[in-house]
Amino acid sequence: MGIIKFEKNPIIIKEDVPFRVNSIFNAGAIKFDGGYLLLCRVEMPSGRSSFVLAKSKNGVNFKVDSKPCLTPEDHGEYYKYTEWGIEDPRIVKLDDSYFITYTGYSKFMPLVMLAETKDFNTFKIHGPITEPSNKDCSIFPEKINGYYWKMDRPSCEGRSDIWLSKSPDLFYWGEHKFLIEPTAGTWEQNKIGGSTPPVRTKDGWLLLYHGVRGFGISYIYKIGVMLLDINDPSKIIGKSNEPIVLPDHDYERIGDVGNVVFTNGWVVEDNGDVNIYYSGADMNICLAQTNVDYLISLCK
Ligand code: BMA
Repeated sequence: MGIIKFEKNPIIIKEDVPFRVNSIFNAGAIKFDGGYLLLCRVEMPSGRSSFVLAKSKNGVNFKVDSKPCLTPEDHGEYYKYTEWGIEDPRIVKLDDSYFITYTGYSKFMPLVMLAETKDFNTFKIHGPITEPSNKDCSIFPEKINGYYWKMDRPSCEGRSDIWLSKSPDLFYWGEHKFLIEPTAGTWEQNKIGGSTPPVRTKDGWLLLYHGVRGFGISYIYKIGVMLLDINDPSKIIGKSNEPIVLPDHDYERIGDVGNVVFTNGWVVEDNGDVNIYYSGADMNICLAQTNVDYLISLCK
């Protein structure tokens, strides 16, 4: 079937936001209340980001709320870790709560924050679950062998690799383990990071990730797909060797950060249909459609 970019991309642009923003992009996505919900990053004119909800019945036509639902200033005792903005939320449902992992940005540099909600109106902020520098964190949507698992992307001393860790309660994390590193000489040679939260499939945990290559003064961000063992996610069953979504339209090439496609949210339907919500050039929200079987075939 392939991966089909929606012909009317982008589906959300900054003019769709009822208040003043610099850009709207990098949305977490989930099915909620019979519809589709995007938790979008809005970069305010100040250059600091907050989150706003966009809602849709059909997954294509979204209405953006009239004000942000979560801001750096909402973080109380944790504000010192979010003072420069909150970015790139990933949403996962565990029991009857939605857990959101996102970047808290401050003078300390990026770290991973955890918040919990049942209704997307009020949020319980649990605080940092990593030290800096770390981002691109997704929690697996169910316990594996008695533990919650997360993947994230610590950066230090020039390295940008994906790691896994385990927790009994979502708050205390340990057993940190390296998963995968960039591949020299390819589209994913400089950085690699988890993108969408993993979903259970009959063949393993399926997820999208991003790979980055530096050319001259700029970086090109592309999207790949990966399959992990269902009982031990530290075993990689397979991955795409080539990018599966890359920036080739003007709305992906031109913007605040050109030549970027980036995703942190998708909706995988029970029938296997997949809506990938991704952003072009750190400016907008776009849609690409595919299905689970096709994505799995790219990993084998
Ligand atoms: C990454 C993240 C994303 C952003 C991307 C491209 O490091 O910070 O928020 O979309 O860079 O600029």
